[in-house]
Amino acid sequence: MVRIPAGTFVMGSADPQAFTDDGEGPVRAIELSAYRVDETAVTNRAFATFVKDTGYVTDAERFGWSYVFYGLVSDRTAVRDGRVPGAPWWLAVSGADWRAPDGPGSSIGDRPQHPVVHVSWHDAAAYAEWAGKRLPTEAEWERAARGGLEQARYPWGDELTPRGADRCNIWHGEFPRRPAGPVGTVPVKSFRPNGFGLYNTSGNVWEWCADFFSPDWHATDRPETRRDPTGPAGGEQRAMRGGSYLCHVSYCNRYRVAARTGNTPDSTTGHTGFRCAANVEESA
Ligand SMILES: [Cu+2]
Repeated sequence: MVRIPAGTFVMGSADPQAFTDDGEGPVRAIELSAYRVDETAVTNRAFATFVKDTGYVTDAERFGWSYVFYGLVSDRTAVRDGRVPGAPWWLAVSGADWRAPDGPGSSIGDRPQHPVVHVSWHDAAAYAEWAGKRLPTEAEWERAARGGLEQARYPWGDELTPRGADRCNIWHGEFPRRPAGPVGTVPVKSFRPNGFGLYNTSGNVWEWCADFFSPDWHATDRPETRRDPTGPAGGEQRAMRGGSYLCHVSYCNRYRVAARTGNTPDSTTGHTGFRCAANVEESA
């Protein structure tokens, strides 16, 4: 894990590209205690160790299905009825879960270092507890993802592809029908890390955070929203950060470091994973 010292950082964005309705703003100074955060998303290999150790059954396994991007589904007979309004590229696939991320017939055998997917917020929290860790708050996630840069658009700066180089795994080409490259997860240590040594905070998979999602809880300047904020006391959705391999500039450029969204805590998809955080003892 990477240790992030106590300090203040500037959270949120007033970028013209920011989605105001998501609550990316206001731009505000946030004070955080020291903490530690995983340098990568949790891998299939690590999650397998957790499951072997505990016999844990994920939400997607209990429900018997999960959402898979239509371009990745290998066995069309397993597709259930049910589309996501406004996002018809998601197929509800019977038998899709963390072990079979593209549905029946697929496996993680050749993807040990890819991020685990089809994990719900509950699954992520259970893993974190087993590992002696916890999920990061959104503020912790964003400070870590910014890598020490102030108000940059991405974890590495303001340009999406500096000198033409890809710095994250997002969609290339026309979404959702014409990818101009491979589609799906890549190993968690792909691309260069940010200034704190964290990999793939942008793109690859969305990452669950501890907080309940709210577009406006943090809008007012109060001690609890500015100092070690943990989000609202309740809500229907949990916050997610970082965007995924399906994000594209034309419809969802949420691989920007201030971008955010939420989902219900039992939701699972093939582009959502997580990384863990942990406290640092004050005397250390
Ligand atoms: Cu997106």
